[in-house]
Amino acid sequence: MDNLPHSQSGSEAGGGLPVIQYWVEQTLTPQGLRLWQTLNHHSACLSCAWGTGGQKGGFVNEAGEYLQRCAKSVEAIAAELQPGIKPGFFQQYCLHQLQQLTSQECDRLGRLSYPLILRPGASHYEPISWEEVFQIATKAFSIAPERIATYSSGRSSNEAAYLLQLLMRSLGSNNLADCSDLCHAPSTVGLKQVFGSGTSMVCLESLKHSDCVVLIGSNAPANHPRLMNELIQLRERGGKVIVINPQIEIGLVKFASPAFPIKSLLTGGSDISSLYLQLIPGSDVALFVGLQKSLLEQNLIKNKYLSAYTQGWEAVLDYARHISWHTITTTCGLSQEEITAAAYLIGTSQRVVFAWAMGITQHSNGVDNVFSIANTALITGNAGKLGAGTMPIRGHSNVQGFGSMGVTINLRQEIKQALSQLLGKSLSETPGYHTRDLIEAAQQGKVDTLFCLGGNLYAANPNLQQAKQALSQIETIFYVSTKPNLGHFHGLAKQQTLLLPVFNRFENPHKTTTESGNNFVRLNDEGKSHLQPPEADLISEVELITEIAHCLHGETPINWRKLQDTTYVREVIAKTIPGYQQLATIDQTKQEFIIAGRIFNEPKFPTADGKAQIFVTPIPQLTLPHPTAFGLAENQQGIVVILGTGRSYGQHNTVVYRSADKYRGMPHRHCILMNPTDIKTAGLKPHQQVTVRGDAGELKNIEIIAGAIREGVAFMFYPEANVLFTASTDPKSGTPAYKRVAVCVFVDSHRQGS
Ligand SMILES: Nc1nc2c(c(=O)[nH]1)N[C@H]1C(S)=C(S)[C@@H](COP(=O)(O)OP(=O)(O)OC[C@H]3O[C@@H](n4cnc5c(=O)[nH]c(N)nc54)[C@H](O)[C@@H]3O)O[C@H]1N2
Ligand SMILES: Nc1nc2c(c(=O)[nH]1)N[C@H]1C(S)=C(S)[C@@H](COP(=O)(O)OP(=O)(O)OC[C@H]3O[C@@H](n4cnc5c(=O)[nH]c(N)nc54)[C@H](O)[C@@H]3O)O[C@H]1N2
Ligand code: SF4
Ligand SMILES: [Mo]
Repeated sequence: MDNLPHSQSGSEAGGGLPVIQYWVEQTLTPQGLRLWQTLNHHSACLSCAWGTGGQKGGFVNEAGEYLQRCAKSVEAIAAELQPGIKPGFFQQYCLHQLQQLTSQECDRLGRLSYPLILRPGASHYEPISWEEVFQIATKAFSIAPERIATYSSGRSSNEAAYLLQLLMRSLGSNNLADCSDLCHAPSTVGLKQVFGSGTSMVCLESLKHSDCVVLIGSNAPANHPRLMNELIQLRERGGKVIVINPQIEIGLVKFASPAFPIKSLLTGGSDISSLYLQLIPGSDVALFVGLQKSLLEQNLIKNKYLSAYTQGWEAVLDYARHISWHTITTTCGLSQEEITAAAYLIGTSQRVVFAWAMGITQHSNGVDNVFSIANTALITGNAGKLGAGTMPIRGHSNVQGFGSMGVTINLRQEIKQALSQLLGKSLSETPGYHTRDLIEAAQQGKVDTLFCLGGNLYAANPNLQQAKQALSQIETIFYVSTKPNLGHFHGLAKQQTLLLPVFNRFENPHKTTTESGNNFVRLNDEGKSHLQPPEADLISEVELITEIAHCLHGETPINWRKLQDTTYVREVIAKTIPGYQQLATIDQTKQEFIIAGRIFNEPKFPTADGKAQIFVTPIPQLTLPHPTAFGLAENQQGIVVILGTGRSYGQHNTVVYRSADKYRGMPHRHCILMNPTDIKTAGLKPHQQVTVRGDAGELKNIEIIAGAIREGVAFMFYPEANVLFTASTDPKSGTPAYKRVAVCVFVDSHRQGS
């Protein structure tokens, strides 16, 4: 891949020295020893859903391979090991002052270690007793069920997730919004329709048998670093990696993995991509239809497989046959030759895994994107055999577990039945709010109580002004959290906002479990917090939720206090959640396991007729507005670009740990990465300060960074960029199109000449 443009001022490879430097720095801090102890604690990594750790020890993956822990997990632990926020801190600083803090500054305040409340009209958060918290909660939850909602983020345990939805279902509310609504919902919705199962059909072991991985809209070197070890090994055994991404992520070209230190040292890293397709954002359906067309033309379709195991394939092949190459290539911006080369690699490989992340899901046609990938997998017979299949790469470490536990507005029929049996009543049929609907409902004054189990509902949403205004219509908000974040100071309720401090995964006084994106269930041992009473007054999430339920329901229809024993919760989960039977005995056996019914090594799928269902995916018509649509004068110079927002290695979602992105050469958070030709044609210069304006707001003094991104496309960091745009949503999943937003970049005339 010698012809690839490197980022102008970024790194020559992903991973590598910056990662090792970070490990050394952290080890030498005063908390270094505790950090290593925690890394060795038997619990799953807090950070991403690739999954590392658990009963085999902190550094081991489910295949028993060592050195599988990346610097991100160190970062996450280091943040949790910070001292508690001093008593008196919140008396000293008023809200107005707290609202000036950046994301990074919020996180660095330290651990939340005692419950807090912002009372009606108050200017300061103040300490509150747990007793009063439960009194307030009892009142707040004793209202019409449709006016209660929860939001959750995927760091809490399966047990806490299960209890959260059980509490809500017992009240008669289905308003279980979750961060997955902003993330992989299109994968879950799409895969369920095609295969009858919404998660990856490829486990780690299966991935190791693949000879081709198509990696679509994923920046795995930064966001799932240990996945890179699999790609390195695949290339070493002669396999191919096809990358589909509008931006050249340097770690997808070359990656230096600490798991292979000698090779990294000698060669500067391993080659990753065999073919890099830099398409127009939002055009993946066009590319995949193009791949299908080319597979037809090259006679690489598995017709027998299609007629035996799939349903609806004729229409899809017809669509591909009849659509013109012109439409395909102009929509996705790739040449017929590039598409043909990719189709040839896919069609001639034996076992192809199609893996994707946010570049696929965060679009107004996210579900269609997923369909078009699944169709391509099926047309080439790459679903339902070892080493092949569809693999959404999940985000938060237990986000998939939340879905399995029933924290979703699309509850599976089997779970619905099991829960109504458990609760002794039928569940409410009123559809629940997903995250975007929750914001809209709140804005319309339809929500009075909001309980947030982790996350940062405010900063994770597009249009922060709207999110703030919507949250301010809610009477009472409970933020259950380990550390302060932007949402705690900006996403305030109308009457009262409570900040409730909880133990994290390695501190809980009981065992918990989590589920990785590869469908592997890990057991987390109990632990101890470095925060000690009397200064610290934390609660476990399980205790908090069950205690609220106990205040509301006593012992009906189940003994909620008995559910404070997580062994018992696991028994209940094993009885009510499909594929989780083994959870009933995990305390004794310590046997971590792959969830039954998820991995398909045979082309038989849990759909009504046992066949995969294939849906036609229309090619999107992509347009861009003129600068005047952003209020620029006819003669004013400005360039409209397609902005994609995402994350750097040194942040975890809305929480920023380090401001620079060394890999992309972005020195701080207030940058926009642009293509050098665009910079030139717009009469701008690298490092110039510009204004970036979207349909919801603007950011001034943004520095232009020239980078290896497709012409017409730009990249900025979230959550900062969430002030800029409203974002359309995918009607099939509710997920916002964070990856394709029109913005105008220009020099503010007020600043010209200054
Ligand atoms: N270090 C770190 N790790 C994380 C997180 C974090 O914040 N920091 N967050 C976790 C979470 S919750 C998640 S969901 C994952 C996210 O992991 P990823 O999905 O890998 O992360 P993103 O930065 O959102 O963007 C992914 C890639 O999509 C590309 N892209 C943009 N638009 C398009 C398009 O239209 N088509 C295609 N094919 N590609 C496109 C971008 O260039 C980018 O490389 O990471 C998890 N891990
Ligand atoms: N513009 C733009 N916006 C996006 C995205 C994008 O790519 N672009 N990505 C979207 C995606 S993929 C996601 S997943 C969402 C993320 O949205 P969220 O999941 O809502 O946000 P996070 O920043 O991950 O939440 C972090 C907070 O969780 C709390 N926390 C950490 N550990 C624990 C714990 O063990 N228990 C509890 N109770 N709390 C804990 C901490 O207080 C921390 O501040 O953002 C979405 N927003
Ligand atoms: S790849 Fe993900 S799960 Fe594995 S150590 Fe890194 S952050 Fe943790
Ligand atoms: Mo995510």
